[in-house]
Amino acid sequence: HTAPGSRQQVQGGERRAQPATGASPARETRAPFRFDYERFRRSLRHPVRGRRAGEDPETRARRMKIKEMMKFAWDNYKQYALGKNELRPLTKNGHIGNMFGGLRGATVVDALDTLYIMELEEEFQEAKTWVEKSFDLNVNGEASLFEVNIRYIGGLLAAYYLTGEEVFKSKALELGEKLLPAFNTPTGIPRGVINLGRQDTRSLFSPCSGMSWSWGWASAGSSILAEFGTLHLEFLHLSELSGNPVFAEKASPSHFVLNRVEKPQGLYPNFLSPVTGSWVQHHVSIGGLGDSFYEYLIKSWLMSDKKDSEAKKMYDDALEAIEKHLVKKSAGGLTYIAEWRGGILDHKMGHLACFSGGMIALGAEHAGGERRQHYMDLAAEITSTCHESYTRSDTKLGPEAFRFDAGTEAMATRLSERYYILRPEVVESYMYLWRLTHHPKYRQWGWEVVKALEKHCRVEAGFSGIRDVYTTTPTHDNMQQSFFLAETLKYLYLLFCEDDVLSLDDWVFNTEAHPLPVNHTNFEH
Ligand code: DMJ
Repeated sequence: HTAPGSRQQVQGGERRAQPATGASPARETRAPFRFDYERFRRSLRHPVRGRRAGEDPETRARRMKIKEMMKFAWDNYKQYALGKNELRPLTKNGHIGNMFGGLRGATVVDALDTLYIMELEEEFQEAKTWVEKSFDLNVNGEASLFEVNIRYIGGLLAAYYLTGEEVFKSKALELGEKLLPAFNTPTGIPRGVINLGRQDTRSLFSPCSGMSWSWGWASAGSSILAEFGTLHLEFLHLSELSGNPVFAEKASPSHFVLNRVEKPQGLYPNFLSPVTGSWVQHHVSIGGLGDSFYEYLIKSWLMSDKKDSEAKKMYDDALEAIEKHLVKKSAGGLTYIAEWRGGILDHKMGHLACFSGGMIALGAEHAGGERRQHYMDLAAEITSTCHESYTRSDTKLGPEAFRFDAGTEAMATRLSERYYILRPEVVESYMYLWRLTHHPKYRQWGWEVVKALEKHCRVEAGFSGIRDVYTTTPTHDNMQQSFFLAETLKYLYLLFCEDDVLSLDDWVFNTEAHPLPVNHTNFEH
């Protein structure tokens, strides 16, 4: 038995639907494709918001505190910045930025599923109403394919799967279509920037519509590993929901190209040419520029109900190479993952790289025998190192990057790396390690973060990043990032929930913490 709309069916084109893009409609008069939402809900192993059994009062109180923080973050965004992308909590206004190509409401879309899971019903309705009435997709501007995908497409897909509200599905599909021209390259590897201008016939009046190009700062017109490698989860679900295989097809060439290209020591450099399919530079990082590529390999396999063996093998091989060449132990006994520049190690770990504790634990859970324990230990050690980067600061929040050289251990050495912008990666790893080991230290560490956020980041009108984690009187950066609501607060909340709330049996989290369902293939109802 395969689940309705399971990936195998979509890719095989057995249930070809009215195409969402491009191709002319099929001649035979089949009923238009409709995703069977009720059937999908029956395929889940657990109620999405859990059963609330067996919890102690302290855990509940802590969870309620995090819910209060979410309400505070949302209420202030709504009051001062609704419809802008982020809240500026000190100046009490909105920020638009230039990542989303004219799209607005990044915080609304990023917050939807967190509001829903926390049972902030009224606030969820406010967010939904904004999406229904004010979320305009007819924009014309340069957007990051990656950011639009992980925040908007991921946020809308998760909101649809959690609630069954059609508006989220239709917006996700409409926006997904606008991203497709980015894939028109000789290799099929997309470029990083896309113009979201109209792509119908009227677009003839706008010469840039649907065009894509590479980031000006990326070497020689290259595409970035963490960007083109972080599309699979969302694009497979776009095909799942539309019945149109085009999205899944667009997302697959990257694995083909990456499998074929020679990898230095088995490692994946961060920059690749979408024209030739060759590496442009030999810089390898499990942090920024590389990070979520690795994450999406293991999660593609999990989301496919463990059918996508190609992704699993790529993950296993990559992790083996990372462990062999990049994982190091400091003089003080801390395990960390270094960066690699053409064979030379840079003994630095970014805050972004701290997601890897959670990822390695998630992969270990499914590794056999000794390898399971080995990778669990590695995941725990890395997470502990990231915790050290927090405890060694005066604020108990971690810096953007920390180093292991010249006697330094797990601390930033450069002024430019001392900031904390409400990032989630460390608490993300605490959440996975808690779920997979139930060691109480992860809840303790998460609670330390809650207290530090309250003390140093909470201001009169929201939460703000800070410019220096090594002073107890930090300056605020005046920005409440949308991922604080999507990820940081969601992972903290889940850390104090029972395991059946967004159970790992049913869901994989995209890299912005938006839950996407596993395509259960042994579903019989
Ligand atoms: C988020 O947008 C995502 O987690 C992404 O993968 C990395 N950066 C931010 C949060 O730090």
